[in-house]
Amino acid sequence: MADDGARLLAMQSNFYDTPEVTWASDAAGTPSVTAPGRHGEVTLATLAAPGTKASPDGSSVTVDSITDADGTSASTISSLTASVDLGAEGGVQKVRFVDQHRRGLLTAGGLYDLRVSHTWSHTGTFPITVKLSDGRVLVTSVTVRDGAPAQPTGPVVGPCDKPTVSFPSGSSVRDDSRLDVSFTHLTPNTWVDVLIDDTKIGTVHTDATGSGTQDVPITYQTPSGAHLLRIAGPDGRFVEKVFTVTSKTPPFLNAITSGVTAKASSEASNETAPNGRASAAVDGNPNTFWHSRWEAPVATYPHTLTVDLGREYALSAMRWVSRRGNPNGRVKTLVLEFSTDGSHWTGRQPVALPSSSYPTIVSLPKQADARYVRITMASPQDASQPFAAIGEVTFAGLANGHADQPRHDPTAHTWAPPAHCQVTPEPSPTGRPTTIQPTATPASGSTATPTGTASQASTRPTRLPATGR
Ligand SMILES: [Ca+2]
Repeated sequence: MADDGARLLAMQSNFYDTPEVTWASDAAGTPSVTAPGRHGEVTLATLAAPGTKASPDGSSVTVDSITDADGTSASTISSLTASVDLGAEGGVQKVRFVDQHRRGLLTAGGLYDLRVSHTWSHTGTFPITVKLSDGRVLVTSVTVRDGAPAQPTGPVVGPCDKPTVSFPSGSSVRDDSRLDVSFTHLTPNTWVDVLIDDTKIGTVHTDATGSGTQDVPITYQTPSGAHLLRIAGPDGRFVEKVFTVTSKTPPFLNAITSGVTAKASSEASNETAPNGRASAAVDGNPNTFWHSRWEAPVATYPHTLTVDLGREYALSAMRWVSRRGNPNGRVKTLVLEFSTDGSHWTGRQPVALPSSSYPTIVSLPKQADARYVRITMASPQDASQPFAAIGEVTFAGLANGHADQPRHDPTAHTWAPPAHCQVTPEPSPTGRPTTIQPTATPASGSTATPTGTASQASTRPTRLPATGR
């Protein structure tokens, strides 16, 4: 592995490093092309050196021995500088190391361009020798010809560049498949989050131009209809785009979101409010959760949650979201019963839930007219856990005489560049300044709700999870 690290890095593969491995490094000359008289930097070589960092001015590369967020590492490089002999063209000059795959929390990092700033006056092909301070010699060449395209030498993503995203294979997919995603102009050389309908499904590493591609899993039983893909970087840059799923699972329409209360067979009053309380299971926020009493003494299965919808509805579906961020208390089986008065229960319906941190939609029989729903949780996903938890349970249905609610498809918002990126307005024909519409502010009034059964959880950084069932 010590030898493979440099090769993986050169291939732009990600891997974790460890201070127990003394990482080898590898370097090679890279022929460049420039134009006569052009000012700027030319790339002469590439260095792959896991576990190292460049100095802020790029003059040297050293092993990361500082204990901070990205830990420490060991490398055969303790400190490295480089110089190039440009011969009669310019003599010996220092080489600058420029990060191409920066070391970070989730990557061993340490891929660099070796660049020199020089202006060639004549056309021709010039042999170049780069000397590393550890004795290695790299041979390459610079070809100088008229009309040669410029090499990017500064930050590739400008502060005003808007991220873009596209679906090269089309924006319509089936459930239990993958969405082909390609994006540009996000933060270079970093991890960006991939979300569907506000649920994070993985992370992707961007390249030196802030671009990347990913096959995003669209889970079995993702509801039919429009969904929102969002890719968001750590610096606030993001891009969103709506795509369409075709599946046999109907969209979750007519959600009952107001006037809903709940009572539970027990509550964990030792959780930080509002968590632990029955009300947190129906507060509209999937990030707050009800939890059964788990000590003094622990309450055991079956657990019940009785939901009062506030009035009678013809119920059509239930959406279940487990507690987010913690698999404890996931429920495996439950029974639904329905009542108009809270004392006489009918329409018993057993339900088996998947072990998932993503929403599950359960269709209900048409005859489920009810104001009250009693959820009797019968068994846990983890047989060793006597307790239960719910992030959010939502019912869908129509009150007597009401028509279907208008469907709210998700809206793709646009990242707003910094204020200084606004173009100075041209004077309008009347002589008054034209008002520039802030085209980049998020649209207001979006009522998009997460409708995806989405995919299995993954905190693995290097690739998105396989499609889950
Ligand atoms: Ca909640």
